[in-house]
Amino acid sequence: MSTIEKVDVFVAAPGRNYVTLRITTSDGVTGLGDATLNGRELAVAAYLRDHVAPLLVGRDPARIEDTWQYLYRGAYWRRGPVTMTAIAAVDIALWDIKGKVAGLPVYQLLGGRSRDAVLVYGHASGSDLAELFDDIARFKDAGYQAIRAQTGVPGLAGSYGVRKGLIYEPAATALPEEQPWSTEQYLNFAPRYLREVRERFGFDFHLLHDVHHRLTPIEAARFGKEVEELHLFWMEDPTPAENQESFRLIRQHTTTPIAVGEVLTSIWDVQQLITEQLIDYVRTSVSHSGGITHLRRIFDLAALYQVRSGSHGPTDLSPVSLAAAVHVDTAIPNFGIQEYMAFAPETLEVFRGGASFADGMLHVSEEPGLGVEYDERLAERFPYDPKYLPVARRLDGSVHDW
Ligand code: EZ4
Ligand code: CO
Repeated sequence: MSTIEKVDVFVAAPGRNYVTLRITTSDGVTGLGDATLNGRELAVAAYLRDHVAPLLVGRDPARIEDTWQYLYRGAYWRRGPVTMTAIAAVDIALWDIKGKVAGLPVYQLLGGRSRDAVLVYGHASGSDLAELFDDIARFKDAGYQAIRAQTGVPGLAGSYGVRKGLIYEPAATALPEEQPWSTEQYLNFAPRYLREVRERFGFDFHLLHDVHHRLTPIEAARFGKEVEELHLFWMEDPTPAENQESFRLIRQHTTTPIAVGEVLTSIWDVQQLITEQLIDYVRTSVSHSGGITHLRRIFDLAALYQVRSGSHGPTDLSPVSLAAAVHVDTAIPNFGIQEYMAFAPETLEVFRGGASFADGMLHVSEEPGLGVEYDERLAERFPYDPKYLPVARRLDGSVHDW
């Protein structure tokens, strides 16, 4: 029997910080997992090195479900982003190994193709409307069929979601940057600019918007109602989702579709949202919610309630995560959309292969396993570079959800 022989954890910053897990079997087969948790990278790296690697060595790499249950139940302590990201990395790496051993791409092991390619949305942004319009035009020219639009609120420095260079990077400072927030100003401005986007570019593409947890349920209801006739593909994270029940109030007021889940880590965090049909898209990610095994379980539950997938896919998830997500997206019946941002050139030199972009769609790799290779030597040239996400403060100085 082949066994797990070696478990390596790499922390490097090719373009940005990534934590990468590599499992090697006694037959010399390797599998990759993404263990990146933006702004908390070293916690997951230590969890894997100190508490998971010793448990993996000697195990049968083919027993993916059993290893998942062993790491989840065996920890005794439940859920949480650090644990679930660590379990996810192991799970993704074991699927990669299973695919390589079988000589099949992972999507074939998940039941084969449900679709030819995976619809993605890109992130258009600008510090003002003119810049946002230019950016949307650029995304349309590049073939995107779905575009998320974010712009700065006039008078508020440093709004969520506005790209500075070509690559979007919210974790940009050695200590958390503090950004001002005004719900009143946002609520007065955002529906107006989204309307201008539709007036300028029409309705022949999917328009998305990320509220990024900033509103209360009744404020989110107002927002959803005001943008209803703009036919957004979704409004994302309209209110923080720890209280799943609170989405019922938003639902009662608006038909604007709702997407939630990028900061949530397990099926239990989205159970009520799904089973009570309080959302339309579930955005849990393959690397923060327990890997391919657990994400598939979430999406299967969602399918029973006509909730579709909308996997989180920012650049703070590595190309290993994106590849794994696209294998899942290709296989499941209830796929909705995949978030996609361009990686930095250095990232793509260190992580080679994976999903490829053409005409607004991602195409799954046909290589055995996930189809991604990690260049350990090259990665050493990009040492870890501590960075934090920003913190939001209301105009009275109190902390708000960023
Ligand atoms: O702010 O991944 O929809 N995408 C997002 C992301 C998150 C970052 C945080 O690390 O909301 O841009
Ligand atoms: Co988001």
